[in-house]
Amino acid sequence: MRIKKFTADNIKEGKSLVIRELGEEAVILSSRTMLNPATGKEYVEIVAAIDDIKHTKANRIADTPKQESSSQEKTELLGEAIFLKEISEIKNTLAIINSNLKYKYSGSLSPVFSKLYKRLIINEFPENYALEIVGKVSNININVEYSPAINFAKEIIAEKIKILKPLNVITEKTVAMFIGNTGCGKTTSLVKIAVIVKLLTNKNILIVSADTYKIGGAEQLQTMAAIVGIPFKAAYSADELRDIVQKAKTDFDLILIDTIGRNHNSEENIRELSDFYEMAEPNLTYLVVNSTLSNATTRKLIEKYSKFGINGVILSKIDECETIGGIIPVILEADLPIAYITKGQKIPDDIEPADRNKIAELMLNIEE
Ligand SMILES: Nc1nc2c(ncn2[C@@H]2O[C@H](COP(=O)(O)OP(=O)(O)O)[C@@H](O)[C@H]2O)c(=O)[nH]1
Ligand SMILES: [Mg+2]
Repeated sequence: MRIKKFTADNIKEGKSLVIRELGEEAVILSSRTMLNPATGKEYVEIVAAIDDIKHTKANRIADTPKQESSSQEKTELLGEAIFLKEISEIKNTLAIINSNLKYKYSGSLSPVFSKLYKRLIINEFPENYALEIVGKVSNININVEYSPAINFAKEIIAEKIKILKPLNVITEKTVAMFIGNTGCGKTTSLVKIAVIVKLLTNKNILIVSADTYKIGGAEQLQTMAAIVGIPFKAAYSADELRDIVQKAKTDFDLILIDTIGRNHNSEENIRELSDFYEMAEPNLTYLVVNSTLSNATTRKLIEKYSKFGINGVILSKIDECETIGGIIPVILEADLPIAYITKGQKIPDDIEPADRNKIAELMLNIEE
C-alpha cells in the first residue's frame, strides 16, 4: 500500500491530483480543510492510498499457475505477512489522522509549530488565539527550535496581559470594594492584601464587612481582622455602609470593603449589591474570579458584574487549577487588568501581585 498526502486549493483539484498520481483505483483516506497561518488562506489536504501490492500479488499468481505446492505455500505465507503489514499501516495512519482531528490545524504546520499549537490547545487556549500566537512566532523565526519557540510564545502572550498595580504602591486615598461569586475567595483575599499593605506601608487601614447575609460572615472577618491587628467595622445595610465609609475617609488611607458572595445569575442579588456599591462609592473595585470556573461561566459573570466598573481582577485559587490558558483570554477579551493572583489558603503568603511573565508561564503549565 502506498499512502500519499496531497494539498490543493479545493477538493475537486485535489481529487484530480490523486487520480493523476495514483490512478483511478486510489482510495481517499481523509480530506480536510486547513488554514495556512502565514497567509490566512484555506486549503485542502487529502490523504490517499493505492493498494499496489494486491495487484502485484494477483498478477503474480495469474502469471504462474503451475507452481510447485511448496513455493505456492511460500507465496501464501508471504501474502499473509504483507496483508498483516498493510493492516498495521492502515491502523497507524488512522491513529495519526485521529490525533490530528483534535488539533484541527496542526497537520498543516511544521513539527515545531505543530507541537507549539498542541501545547496551546492542551492549555485550553481558544483555537484562533493559538493560531495567532503560532503565526507570530513563525514571523519571528520560521526555523525556530521548540524551546525558543515556547519562549517567544510566552513573550507574545505576556505583551497582551494588562496589569493593575498593587495597593501598596497606590498613594492616593482608596476605598476598595471586593465583589464576586459565593466562595470565590473575597474575604480571604481582602485579609491577605490588608496584611501585605500594612507590612509594606504605614497606611491607616480599615476593614469593613458588608457581608450581612452569610451566617457568621461579618464575624469571620472580624476575627481575621483582630488577629492581624487591623480596625474593623460591620455594616448591616447600604445606608450604614455609606455612613461608615464617609466618616472613615478622614481617618483612614485605605478602606477595604468585603461584600456578600452573589450569584451573578440572580437579578435580585445583583440589585442588592448595587445598593451597597452606590452607597460606598468605591474608587477601586476588584472582581474576584475563581480560576477553576469554565470559560463560559467566567464570560457570563464578567458581563453581569461589568456594571460595577471593575478596575481589576483577582484571579483566585490558581493552586486548584490545571491551567489558566483558557480563562486569561476571557479576561483579556473583556479588557480587564489583572491585579493579583491567589494560590492557597495561607494568609498572607498565598497571594501575589499579578506579573505578566508569570501569568504567561502559568498559561502554558501543561506540557503534554
Ligand atoms: N485553595 C485555595 N483556597 C482558597 C483560596 N482563596 C480562598 N480559598 C478558600 O476558599 C474558601 C472560600 O473563601 P472566602 O474568602 O471565604 O470566599 P468568599 O465567600 O468569596 O468570601 C475558604 O475556605 C478559603 O480558605 C486560594 O487561593 N486557594
Ligand atoms: Mg466572604
